[in-house]
Amino acid sequence: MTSLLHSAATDGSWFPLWLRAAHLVNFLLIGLLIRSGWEIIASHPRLYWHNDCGPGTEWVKFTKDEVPLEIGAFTARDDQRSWSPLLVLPGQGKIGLGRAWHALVTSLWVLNGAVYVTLLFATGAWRRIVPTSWSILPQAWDSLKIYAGFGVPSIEHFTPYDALQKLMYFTVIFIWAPFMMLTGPVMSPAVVGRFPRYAKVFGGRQAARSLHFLGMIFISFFIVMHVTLVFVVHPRYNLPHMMFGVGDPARFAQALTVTLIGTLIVVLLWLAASYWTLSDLRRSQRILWSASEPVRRLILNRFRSAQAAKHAFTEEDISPFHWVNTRTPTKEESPEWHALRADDFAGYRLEVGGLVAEPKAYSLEDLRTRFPVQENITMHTCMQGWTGIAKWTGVRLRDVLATVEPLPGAEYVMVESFGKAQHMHDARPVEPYYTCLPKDVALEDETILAWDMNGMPLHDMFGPPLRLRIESMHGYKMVKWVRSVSWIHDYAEVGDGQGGTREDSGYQHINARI
Ligand SMILES: Nc1nc2c(c(=O)[nH]1)N[C@H]1C(S)=C(S)[C@@H](COP(=O)(O)O)O[C@H]1N2
Ligand SMILES: [Mo]
Repeated sequence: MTSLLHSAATDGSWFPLWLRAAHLVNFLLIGLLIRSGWEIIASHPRLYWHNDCGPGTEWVKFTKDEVPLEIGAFTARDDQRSWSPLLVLPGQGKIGLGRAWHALVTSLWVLNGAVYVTLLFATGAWRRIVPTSWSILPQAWDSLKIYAGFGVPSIEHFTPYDALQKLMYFTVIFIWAPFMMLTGPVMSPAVVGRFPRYAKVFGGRQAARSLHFLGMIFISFFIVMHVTLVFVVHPRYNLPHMMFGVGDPARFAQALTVTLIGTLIVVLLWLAASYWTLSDLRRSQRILWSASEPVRRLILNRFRSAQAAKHAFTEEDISPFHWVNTRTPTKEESPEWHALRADDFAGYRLEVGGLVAEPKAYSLEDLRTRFPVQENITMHTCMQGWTGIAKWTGVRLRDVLATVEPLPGAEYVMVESFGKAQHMHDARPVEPYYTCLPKDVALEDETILAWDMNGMPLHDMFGPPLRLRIESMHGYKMVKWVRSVSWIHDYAEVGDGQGGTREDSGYQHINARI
């Protein structure tokens, strides 16, 4: 038996190259996922167990700010934190790029995991990880007792892993990783818009977010324990195994050197990812989002919101508190809006034009009487991480668009606001907030121009006289204080060419539903 063990340990069959490579790649990618995950948390540093994100209902928060309940007194943007690029990816509050990294690395990590698990089963190596007898439990307990007494199980127990180690690795690979892959998609408004019941499996969208976060805490602890034990428990075997595939204590010094250099390189790559990203934001935006686009297109872009159609939420689910992202435009920012507001928007006309045969303009009264009124109870998902459920009443954008005849080449719908952007990418004076919608999104069943929220005319903070609702996308697409709707040929021709204010100045993507 010992000689058999010895041969498996020394001829490299226990730790083949593919296994060692997948391990290294996983180390790099998990670090990128954790770091970009923290960037996402920084943009709304509060975690909740239910869908409402009411101040004071967090179970944990990473900010000292207290939020008054008064509407818009403290906005979701005020709440955003900026953390160091040494800690998070990319850092400096660049949430758009943090999300771009998280999306991209998720695909790479799933791919690496799929290759690893496939080879695990194809080569029979799964036996080392998957327990096949309940006797593993008492054996693991024995190991645990030895560790608890600061002892170390003897080397014969490691074939190649001891019972406790096997149990932990099994948990990480076959329980933790699928758990992260199942909770992650609940963050996507496209996924929960299309499959609202899926979020309920985890107790709702915020509960899933909290569980995803706890999964991150678990793996962080695991990594610390794992690394410590590798160095404490028979390191003379572990390190040569990990580096060269052979349990040859004679090569320990060499393995230690390679391990330390390798770790240093990985850590430097984590940091380099941040500094590279921040060194040219526009280039990073383009590269990172394009890299994840094929996968997003294949899956997420096909999903249409069916929250109202499936009666995902009832009046009871309506959130008592709904975050505000951006405050009502001031008199200086939009005298026009204030003039209209002064007589209750009686003089307001929604302009519907652009690349059309004949532009139209509709008063609020026209909209109410000429089109079917639609009421949707839906969940608003801001890419920062907060949500809020509300009932929105208005008319379908597609019904309004049907009254104008688009000219050939009209591919996108641009919606412009009376409100202004908070800042511009290149620090020029702020321009009106706008967004461009791909045709299919503009025409979705649940895409509406809303005038009521929870049965009441929109509060000034929430975008009167009309605000856009797009239930399969993030909040930044939902223009408040809508001035006009226009068919355009290509979003590259308007603004800074990225598809909207948040895309231009926040490095988001025009069609990122993640
Ligand atoms: N005009 C305008 N509309 C806007 C924004 C903005 O800054 N200006 N912010 C968007 C973002 S990022 C979100 S999350 C939602 C927030 O909507 P709420 O304030 O009604 O909750 O508004 C969107 N619409
Ligand atoms: Mo948002």
